[in-house]
Amino acid sequence: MMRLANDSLGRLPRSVSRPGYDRAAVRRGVVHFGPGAFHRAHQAAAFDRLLEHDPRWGLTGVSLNSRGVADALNPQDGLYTLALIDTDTEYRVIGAVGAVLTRDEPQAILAALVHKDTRIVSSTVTEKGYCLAADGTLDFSHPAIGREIEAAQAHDWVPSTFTGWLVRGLRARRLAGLNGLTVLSCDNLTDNGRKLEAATIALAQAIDAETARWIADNVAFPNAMVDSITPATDDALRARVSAATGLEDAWPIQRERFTQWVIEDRFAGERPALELAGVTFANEVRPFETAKLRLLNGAHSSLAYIGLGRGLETVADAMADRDLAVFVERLMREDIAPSVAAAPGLDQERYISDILARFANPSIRHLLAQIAWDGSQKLPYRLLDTVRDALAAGRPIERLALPIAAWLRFLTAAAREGRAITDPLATLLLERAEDWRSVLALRDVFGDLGDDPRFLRAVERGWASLEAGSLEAIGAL
Ligand code: CS2
Repeated sequence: MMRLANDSLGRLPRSVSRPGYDRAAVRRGVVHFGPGAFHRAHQAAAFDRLLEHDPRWGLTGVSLNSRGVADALNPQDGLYTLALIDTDTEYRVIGAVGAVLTRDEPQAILAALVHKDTRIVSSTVTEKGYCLAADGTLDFSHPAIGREIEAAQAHDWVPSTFTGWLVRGLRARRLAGLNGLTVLSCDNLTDNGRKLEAATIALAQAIDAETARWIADNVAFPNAMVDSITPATDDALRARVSAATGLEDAWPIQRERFTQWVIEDRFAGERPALELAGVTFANEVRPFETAKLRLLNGAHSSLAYIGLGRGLETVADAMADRDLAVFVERLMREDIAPSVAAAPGLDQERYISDILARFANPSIRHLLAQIAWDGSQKLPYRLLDTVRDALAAGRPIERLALPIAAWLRFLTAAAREGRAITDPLATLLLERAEDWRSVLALRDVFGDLGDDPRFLRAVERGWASLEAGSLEAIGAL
């Protein structure tokens, strides 16, 4: 079977859409760090639609942690298939990614960052890629940041972190007399742009104060909210894509049809007309971010840890478990929603109903185990901030504490069974898991909540309820 590539695009059946623009005329205005599945399902698909109107917004991917995406896409001229899944499946071949660079090509990464066509550096490096402390600022005690500052003293500094590459590239632009640019975070954390701005400037300040000042004056870091459920690629998808396209695609991507991207209209220089691709520009993104992170992602993590504890495999399975579905709806409507300020034009009741319907979509095989990754990085934004708001407002937190108890049980089960977990704090968490109450003392995760008796009591009750296999004990149903 022929490989998907520029030369084989003409072989695609008419049922499969393909780039409607001349790929040879595309200029790469965007350097994206972390071209994983979510980026290729969401942002790259939006830029692909924009390229039909404006050839300046092609993408260069940069993978710092692995070669997998580069090895899969570069032999395909950056092309890949996106499967949009609902009751039926639509296949689109996406051409927005020109090439993927890896950490083995530092000069090529630097050249991309200082190229005259480059206007945006974007990221999906996940929460852990920012090396932030519990208060959202750059964690100077993080080993990677210490190594970065030390390495930066060398004239041939090759960064190893995303923020390190931002400082390296922006310093090179400053020294070359180039314009600033826009750094667009597409990661799931509140105030993602402002936090990335503060972290980048703090790191720059520790390396080269003049560059820190230049960044503050010449680089924009808009906030953004991103949303589309993107299950990991599996062999079943590869087989479906080959059958539909007649071509071999080493790394196709799948996502639900629903997608949303809200970007703060705060750019250094001209911004891409992404509204032509269905993207929303807003003066204030925070209400959309908070609604999505706390309602969707908070519910997602709750379903993941409680569902795994009930032996369930996918989000749809968890929603088919009546007690769990009732619990998560009450959690969203009664415990999370009060902490979410109204977002312009967003009907919160309808938003929650739509999220629950998206979760229940039987066509989407979204593994709870995938959502369970990186709990120490996700739970602070997804649930613990909501707990703090509820405590401050005198609202009950029993249901909110249940997924935290479920995460602790997830950790103790992994430790007891000798299973690895995906989390930057995995070693520390598994060491403490046997005495799970000691996990609550981790200030990098729980901050001040670890000292709050109301929270500790609620987690204890949650643990006992899950131990008894009942969600009713805490009034969850
Ligand atoms: C999920 C998110 O894996 C996870 O943690 O909760 O990737 C979720 O699917 C997206 O944020 C949906 O927009």
